[in-house]
Amino acid sequence: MKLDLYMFETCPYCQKVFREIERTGRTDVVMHDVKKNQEDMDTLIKVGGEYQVPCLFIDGKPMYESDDIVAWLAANPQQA
Ligand SMILES: N[C@@H](CCC(=O)N[C@@H](CS)C(=O)NCC(=O)O)C(=O)O
Repeated sequence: MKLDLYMFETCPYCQKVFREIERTGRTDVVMHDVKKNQEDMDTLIKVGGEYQVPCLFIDGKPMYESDDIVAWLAANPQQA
């Protein structure tokens, strides 16, 4: 499963997601900082449909809302 997190570092909602990733120590989420990379920003808006972070792309399908993302990550641990 391919996991791509569109985010920026100072966003408090993104930080909730970072904490969940740190809590579990998972390493399968690729970070895309939309404030540092214009291409990532463009992809977020084009594929996701809106500029809001965090947004987790799960096999290319966007999921917005930090609570939903945290719940999804908790329910879907990294696979070996
Ligand atoms: N309810 C959302 C709120 C996310 C949110 O407001 N993110 C801000 C950044 S901290 C954002 O993307 N704002 C869009 C903008 O600034 O146009 C969540 O929990 O994920």
